[in-house]
Amino acid sequence: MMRRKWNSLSLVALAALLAVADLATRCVPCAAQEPAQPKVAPGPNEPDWAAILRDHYGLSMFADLKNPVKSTTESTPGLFRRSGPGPVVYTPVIALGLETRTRGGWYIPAPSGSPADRPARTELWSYVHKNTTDDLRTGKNLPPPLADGSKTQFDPGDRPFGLWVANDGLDEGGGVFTEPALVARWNRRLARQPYKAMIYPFREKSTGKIVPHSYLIGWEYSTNDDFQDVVCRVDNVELVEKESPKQAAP
Ligand SMILES: [Ca+2]
Repeated sequence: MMRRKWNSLSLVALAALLAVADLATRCVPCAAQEPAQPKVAPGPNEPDWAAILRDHYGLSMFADLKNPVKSTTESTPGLFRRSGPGPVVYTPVIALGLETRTRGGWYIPAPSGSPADRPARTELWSYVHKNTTDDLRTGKNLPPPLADGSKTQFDPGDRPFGLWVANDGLDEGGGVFTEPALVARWNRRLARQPYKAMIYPFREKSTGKIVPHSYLIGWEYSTNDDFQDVVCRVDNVELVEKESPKQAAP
């Protein structure tokens, strides 16, 4: 009888241990998620952002994220600088948002000291397309076909610049920007949660190698925060880290 009791106690302990181990395993990808980081929702009947990152790019949604929200959206980086000679290349690679026209381009941030200024936006490309789960599985219709007149290369000069996307089906006064602070200022619909671009190093899945000066961006232009409405690649750039606030003199 005693032996049977001991055995059942052992089984309970073992089950508890396994449950803890399972939880620990499942929480590995969220280990790097900052408490202030907006939550990412599953795609509605579409591939989830976490699965796209893992299956197509060998990236972890939070551990590889280059622009986590550490404290406030204002202090979250969102500008790039050209890294070498030649143009910057900005290309949509997966389209999972609305079927109305999606547009993308770059912008010069408002001059410092004049937060009311609108950023100077330049449009580069547009498309009317929605990829399916099957497209992602087979590679068909990828990247989405661009409208006539679209281009993917531009010369931003040596100053920092940002990237944007917008969709004609949404009334948003200017779309979403890589800088969350700019979304908060110019997009009333999204001001409550203005972090709309998750930025990663670009990794070639076939080789497992990070491509230098190349980034992958998961865009959210609405409020459901599945962060795969438009997935873009940008080349020949470096992400500009925000300067840390100056320490007060002792
Ligand atoms: Ca969305």
